[in-house]
Amino acid sequence: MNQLAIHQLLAGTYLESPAKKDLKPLFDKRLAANLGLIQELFFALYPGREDSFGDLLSILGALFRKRPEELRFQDLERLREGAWYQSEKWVGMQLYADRFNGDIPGLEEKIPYFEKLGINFLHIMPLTRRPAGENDGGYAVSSYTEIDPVFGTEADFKRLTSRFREKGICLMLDFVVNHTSDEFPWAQKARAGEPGYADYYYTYPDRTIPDLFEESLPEVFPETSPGNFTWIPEMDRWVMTVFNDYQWDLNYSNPKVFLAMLENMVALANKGVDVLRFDALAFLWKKIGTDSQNLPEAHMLISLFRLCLQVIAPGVAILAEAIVAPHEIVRYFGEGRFKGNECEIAYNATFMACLWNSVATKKTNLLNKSLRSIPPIPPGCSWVNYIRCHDDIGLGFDDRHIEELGWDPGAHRRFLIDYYCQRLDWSPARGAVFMFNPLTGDGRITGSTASLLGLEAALESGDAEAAEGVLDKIVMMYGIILASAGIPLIYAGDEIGMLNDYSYLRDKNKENDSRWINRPFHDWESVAALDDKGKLTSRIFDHISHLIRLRRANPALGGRGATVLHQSGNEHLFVFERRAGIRSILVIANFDENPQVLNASWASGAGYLEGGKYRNLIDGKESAVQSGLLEIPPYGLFWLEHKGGAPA
Ligand code: OTU
Repeated sequence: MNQLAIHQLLAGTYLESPAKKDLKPLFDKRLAANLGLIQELFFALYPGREDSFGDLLSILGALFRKRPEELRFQDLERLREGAWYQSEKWVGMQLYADRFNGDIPGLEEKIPYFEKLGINFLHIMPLTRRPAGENDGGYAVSSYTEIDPVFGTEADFKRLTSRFREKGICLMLDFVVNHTSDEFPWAQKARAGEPGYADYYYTYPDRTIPDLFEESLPEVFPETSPGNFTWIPEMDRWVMTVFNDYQWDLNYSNPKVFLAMLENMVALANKGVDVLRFDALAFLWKKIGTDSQNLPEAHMLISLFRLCLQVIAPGVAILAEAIVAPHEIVRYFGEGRFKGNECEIAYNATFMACLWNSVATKKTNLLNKSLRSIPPIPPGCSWVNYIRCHDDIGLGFDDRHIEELGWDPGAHRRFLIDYYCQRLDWSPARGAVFMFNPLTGDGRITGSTASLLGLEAALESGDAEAAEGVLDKIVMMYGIILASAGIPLIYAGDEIGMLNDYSYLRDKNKENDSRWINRPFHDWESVAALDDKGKLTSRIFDHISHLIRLRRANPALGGRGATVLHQSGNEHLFVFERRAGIRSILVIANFDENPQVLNASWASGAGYLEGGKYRNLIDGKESAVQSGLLEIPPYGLFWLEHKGGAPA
């Protein structure tokens, strides 16, 4: 949805009455509007390749003609709204279709459940064809568009997407743009020696080039796929495999790869996908002597994908899955002349990691410092804010920030791994280490929200009070992201406090990947008992669905609202304001197990108190200021509504 003003201008009369009109002239205008940037980017990446550029122009026309009319008009609706994904109405859930309710028809059955919770944005994990054995949860792609029969038929998927559109549910699917499975047709042809297909990947006859790469390439999966290259005997060559050894990295220095992947991307979008999750997009361009992440060419390539999609389907948004250093993540929104012309949405991975840091340290100093260091994102862009996802928690803080707090970065990361991964007997967390690298000391953390916050330990020890404390922590964490600018994304199961799922240890294709611990099979028994308010699972559900309703009723909490961080003077509190027009909400979260106080005069001066009283929007309770202080209970969360107009 970039260059929104241009597209709205181009759409012109089509926006007033997008009645059944021939949209071909609109395609021509969109192409003309974007052709300059498309041409510049294309020849910067593929100098001298006029042949391939000609192919690109014919592909664009063909892909537009294939876009279903219903989606073409949906594009126009979204152009009319402008940056549609910024609305406070979007609240998302991420899930695996098979682990949630078996398959695609099973998912369709649960639309009422999503509506009950208040979910209208779904990130369904990869559904397309993949190897039967190890397949990285579908991120080893054997087809970009064919639905894997384990989930159902093409007709099932088509029915699901049309039901979603009827219900106003937005669909996000992965576009695994960096690599294919080793069973993908191109890989099979390369393996069989068919000319030209080896160049779709990075392949080498000996270790000369791979060893040069390895000098600066980190390892993503050091325990299960050490190194970044895999020997393929049938080819008598090494293939670059940055992720698992059955995931072959695509070679985008070959323009044929870009053209083919553009067709795959649009074919996926034309199946009714509203947001394309560009998986591992930081890795798209490779260069010896670098870590081959976040390179300028990668950004150019993503912008080229974006601008081509703009011409065909401007209503479809792109989400950047870049779990990289904080200052690198924001670059995926585009910079300089490409600002707002790369991805519209990005995972707020730094925010997520800092929230977990605050839980372990009970302090918000690193959280505040990190958030303050992130530059404002372009106006038409948005975050996805999340507590947990299907992956690990990477400790992607800026080391300088840790040092400025007087901590040693290495020691602090080891503390966090010890705290969450059961290496400190006083910690309530039940996480697992993921991909610990003894050479670097680097490691990541897996575990479900509830287990990481201590619910598993509390239930095992029968400590009801501790279990209540975990409910407060879950509500606080989700209350923070539901009040934050961006699309809040709930990992399926968190809404009922689901614990770690250890069944992966009995599956030979999963046993070495502890991320499966936080990918539970949904607990429909607890869902069936939601009316039993004595159950913790029911009460967590009620709290979260209530927060979702409150968010949806408050434009200040959406992506179009401003965010103002406040230094409260209390290092246990996280305090920020959300503002839109005359509406504003003050959010206060206490990361300590003790009550904490905030100077009331500031809140009063800012217009959040009236007559020495304040009302928490979340529970409607009105409290009085005591000796000039607001008291926030342990793991408490306040959403205070401004009394009257926007604060001065
Ligand atoms: C992404 O992962 C996906 O989210 C993972 O589920 C896949 O395994 C991986 O790509 C390969 O497709 O790309 O930006 O730390 O969090 O690899 C980093 C493991 C990624 C993943 C990381 C991430």
